[in-house]
Amino acid sequence: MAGQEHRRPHVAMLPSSGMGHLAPFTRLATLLAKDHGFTVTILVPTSLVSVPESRTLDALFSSGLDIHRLPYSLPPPLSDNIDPFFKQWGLISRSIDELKPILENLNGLSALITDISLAGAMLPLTNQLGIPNYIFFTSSALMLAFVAHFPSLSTDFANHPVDIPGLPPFPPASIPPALKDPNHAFTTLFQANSNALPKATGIILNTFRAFETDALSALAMQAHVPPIFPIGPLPPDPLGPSAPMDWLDGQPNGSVIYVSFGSRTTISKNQVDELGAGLEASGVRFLAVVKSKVVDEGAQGLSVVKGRGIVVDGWVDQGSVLGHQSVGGFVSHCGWNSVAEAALNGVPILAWPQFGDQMINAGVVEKSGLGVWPQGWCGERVVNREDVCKQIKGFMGDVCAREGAARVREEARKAVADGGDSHLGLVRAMEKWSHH
Ligand code: UDP
Ligand code: G50
Repeated sequence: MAGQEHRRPHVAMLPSSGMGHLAPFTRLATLLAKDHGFTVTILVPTSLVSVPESRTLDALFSSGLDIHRLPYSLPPPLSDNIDPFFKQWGLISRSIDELKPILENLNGLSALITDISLAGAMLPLTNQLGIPNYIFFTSSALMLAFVAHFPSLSTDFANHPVDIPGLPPFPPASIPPALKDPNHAFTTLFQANSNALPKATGIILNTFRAFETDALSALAMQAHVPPIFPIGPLPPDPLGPSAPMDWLDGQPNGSVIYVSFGSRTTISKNQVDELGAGLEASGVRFLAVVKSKVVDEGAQGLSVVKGRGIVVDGWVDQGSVLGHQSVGGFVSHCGWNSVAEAALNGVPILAWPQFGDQMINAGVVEKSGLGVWPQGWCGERVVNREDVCKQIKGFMGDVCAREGAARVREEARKAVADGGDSHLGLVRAMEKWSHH
């Protein structure tokens, strides 16, 4: 219209704590601002839990893109002795009085994008303010099917397989263990988030249709589930080179197994010993990240060379590691971002889920052909060195796993390419976010 200035569409984002919850937001923000002309405002609490979170945000806000930090303060903590990331979820959830005027004053806002861990607190507020609120569900579509079904489960759900229409039953061993304790801090939040989900304007997923066909179809059959937008796998933000890259450069193509349990999981001393002994006995070159602290306090881990491998305590730039030609396999806890990054790079996964949604995600890895999940590999028991050695040797020579992962990579690339399913999902979402 004559005289009217063309305005960039504006979305706000409310991420949660933990790199597994922050990374998908920063990736989406980059995509929207860099390639699609969006202005993005990110609501960031004045204190963050870990150094990788603050580094990631600092890098994003100094990137020169139209992405802005809007700080808010948190209330004083109530309970101690719980996981610091869960504690932060609770604090952000109790910040709605602080967030309300901030949201009301944002100019020309088309939508808010909220992390799933904050859905129960935020959806009533944004419904009251009339702000469209899209939930970013940072795990698998299969986990979302479980979440969407959760309010209709009976209280003894943990003792029977959970039946969800259109899906194979979920065995009790795959259900997040914390949920079996009704008094667990996570269970209370999880219930509130699951109950609030039907109030969302839409749900964004870092997955793709060819990877999770059945779960996405099952979700589409549930009338109370809001419109779903699979937009993944989102590309990792490029970071600078980190230490083990030089070491990787010196290894033959596809020869290294990368081992990581994500950004917030430490494994027991006993399990570390068995893992180390098994890796060394396998004769396979390895890059193992073994964290000694739940919260990373540095930007980069200290690395030590051990025989044919290298062990890092703390942080590596996983996006670069998985994209490196010398990496041929990934022992993964199956945090969903790790799974999505492995899919994007076609690196086969040897699944070793520890807790939470990871067993459900490991099921997706196995079913899709991206990897294998050895019997008994879970956080509830110690896997001995003989089993570690045997599985790793077998896995690195497993042609089927390699071919499966290569096929998933092709499907992933197709999904995010122009006209692909995830690209169209993003286009559909961006259309909604372009009006206010
Ligand atoms: N990550 C990384 N370096 C590490 C550990 C984790 O870059 O040493 C990144 C990883 O690439 C992923 C995120 O942090 O993007 C972790 O999310 P995920 O869902 O895999 O697991 P979580 O840490 O939430 O258990
Ligand atoms: C930790 C945990 C159990 C668990 C999860 C954990 C997730 C993450 C995704 O992170 O599933 C998620 C977060 C909040 C929510 C639903 C799903 O309400 O111990 O399941």
